[in-house]
Amino acid sequence: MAVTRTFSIIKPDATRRNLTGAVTKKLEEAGLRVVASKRIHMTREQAEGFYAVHKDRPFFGELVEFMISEPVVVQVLEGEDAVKRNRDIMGATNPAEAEEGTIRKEYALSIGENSVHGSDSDENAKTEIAFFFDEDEIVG
Ligand code: DAT
Ligand code: MG
Repeated sequence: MAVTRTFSIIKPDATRRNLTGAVTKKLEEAGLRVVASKRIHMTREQAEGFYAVHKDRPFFGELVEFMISEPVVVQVLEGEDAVKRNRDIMGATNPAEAEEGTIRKEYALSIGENSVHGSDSDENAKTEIAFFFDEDEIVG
């Protein structure tokens, strides 16, 4: 497996409860290195653009409102097979279905307020990283 990058968001339900460090610790313990990180308050335009793939889903409005409700921490993570490694430590979208020890099992409040985002493919990781970071902000 090659060393690759993925994109992560620590979502408003987690930043609000002061869980930025706790979530990052889980990521690091899973073998992922934080090579870029910034705390931002997403604009509506950013949230709608980032989640455009979900624009026809019934939860889209709720998702956008949630993502702009409080600051988030956007991160680039690097490691062996980073996309899968991150998805594994995140756990299932619905915390009720997430495995023991995963971030969502431990911290998520609901299927909507589920503490973290993670890219689902190498291709999407590249697009999502470029959506929030300039290349010179990433220090591997
Ligand atoms: P994931 O974040 O695990 O990749 P996804 O891409 O299917 O999940 O959905 C993106 C986000 O949208 C998800 O993290 C939370 C929200 N969401 C998904 N399904 C939902 C639902 N049935 N009700 C409310 N929010 C939902
Ligand atoms: Mg997704």
